[in-house]
Amino acid sequence: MEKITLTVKGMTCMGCVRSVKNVLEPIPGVASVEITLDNGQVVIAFDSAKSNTNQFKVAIQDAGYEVVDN
Ligand SMILES: [Cu+2]
Repeated sequence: MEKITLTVKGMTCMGCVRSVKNVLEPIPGVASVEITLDNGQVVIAFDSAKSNTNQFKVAIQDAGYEVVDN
């Protein structure tokens, strides 16, 4: 199991947090998604044999939020 942290811009309320969670959780291999609204940190635990960081970024962007590269 791998863990990555993405910084997401544009989440302003718990509804946004839920939206981002909802697009990430169905991706194959995703075990857990933890989001901190204050700093936009999205921590994803996943099986790297089934999914990858790029998929997460695309899903977040498709939902209307921006992933900050760091
Ligand atoms: Cu919102």
